[in-house]
Amino acid sequence: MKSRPRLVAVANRLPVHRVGGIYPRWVTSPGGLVTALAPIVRKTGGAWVGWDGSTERKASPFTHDGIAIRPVSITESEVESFYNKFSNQTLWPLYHDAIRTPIFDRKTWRPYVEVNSRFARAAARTAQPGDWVWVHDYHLQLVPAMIRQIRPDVKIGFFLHIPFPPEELFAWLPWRKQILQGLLGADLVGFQTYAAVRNFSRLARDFTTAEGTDTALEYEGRTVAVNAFPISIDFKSFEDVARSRESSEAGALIRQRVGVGRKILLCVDRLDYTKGIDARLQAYELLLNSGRVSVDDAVLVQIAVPSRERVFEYADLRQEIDRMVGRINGDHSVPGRVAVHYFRRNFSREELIAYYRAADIMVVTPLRDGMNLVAKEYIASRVDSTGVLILSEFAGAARELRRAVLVNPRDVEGLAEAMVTAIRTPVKEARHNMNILRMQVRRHDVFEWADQFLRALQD
Ligand code: ADQ
Repeated sequence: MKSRPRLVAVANRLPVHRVGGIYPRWVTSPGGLVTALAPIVRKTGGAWVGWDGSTERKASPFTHDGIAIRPVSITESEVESFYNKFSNQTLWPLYHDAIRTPIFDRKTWRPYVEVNSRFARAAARTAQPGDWVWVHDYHLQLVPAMIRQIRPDVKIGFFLHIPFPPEELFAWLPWRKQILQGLLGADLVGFQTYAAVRNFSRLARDFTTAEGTDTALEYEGRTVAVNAFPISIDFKSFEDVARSRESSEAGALIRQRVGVGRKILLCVDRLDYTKGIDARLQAYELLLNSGRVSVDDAVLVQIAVPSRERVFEYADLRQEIDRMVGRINGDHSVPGRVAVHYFRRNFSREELIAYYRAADIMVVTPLRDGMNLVAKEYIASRVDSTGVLILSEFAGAARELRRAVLVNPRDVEGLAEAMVTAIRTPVKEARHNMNILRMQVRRHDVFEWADQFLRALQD
């Protein structure tokens, strides 16, 4: 790590956000990416290029906690066209199995190119000779090639946090060639899973002049390395909080409040149609309707943080979940015992960990997910090695977390069955599986992820 060149991180969002009214100040934003990258950027004397989330004022470059912050501005109309539309109504659904129909609107492509070019110019200005530039995620897929054009002297890495779809879906995209060429501008393209590596390399060979194997493509006289780097969490920091007396007491209080003796099935998601919240509620409703589980035996706790609320599909989903929870509770709750506890708001990390500690069963059932960090956070928080994880086969995390109860999230009956299996799992068996899961996540934490990526970039 000592000999590493300066690292310039490029991501849609900066690692800091502004708080306070009259005397605003910048504070570090929470989240896995910031936790993993900020120490390396700081240690190498590097910089972070990103948007500060505001369209009102243009922030000037500044230094925060040893990191050179280089804000990129985005206008109100670009938030709509580049972010809400092209990124979140075209790319996001297309890359997630077209769970919602992607919108292909050529008026939003121009702003995507324009904003990508602004990020690339900012990165090129910031990078010094010999620096490494690490670009992140689906909002910025044109940036690698754009940086290369201005600064062929820097090493460029790209990591995609969401799935990369198979040819049958990606080929729908009218701008498929441009996106592939944008990504091929990198020296190393990283994905969450090997399936994504295969999809990308096949598409690159089919739609561009790239040739070669899945992990080494020859393109315009250079070799582009492609590989899987499953992202993870800061295991130790979750474990440390979970081990604290406060967390243990908060967890016990939650258990006491929902009713001692009831099994807690916990779900924590961004309110997003990819997360399978509706199918999961249907499965639980099926169990209650069939009488296999009653409100005396169990309670489902759904914590959902609203996101992308200006996008129609998200407002629609929110209403649908509201209705479903209302129906299930209307049909099944009894005085003092609701069937589903629904929290539609942001929780602090400490609060989340208290819920992870309280939950007998964690239900993570996305229809498609790049990785899913919630599953790993639950495992890290189970410091007493108890608890059962139900995990969708279609989350990237399912490749590693083989000791979870793996389910097809669209199979509502199968999912209901998995909930019963989880509720009835003997403690000894649960503990055995949880120990193996904990070892897996402890070994492969987010610092290892960043290190592996940067080592591969060096080669
Ligand atoms: P996301 O789709 O946002 O990330 P995920 O990996 O599950 O999905 O991360 C969600 C984060 O939000 C977790 O850290 C979780 O603790 C937090 N969170 C969820 N609900 C919350 C609530 N109510 N209050 C507070 N925090 C809450 C994208 C990809 C994923 C990939 C990550 C990282 O879609 O597949 O794992 O990036 O690469």
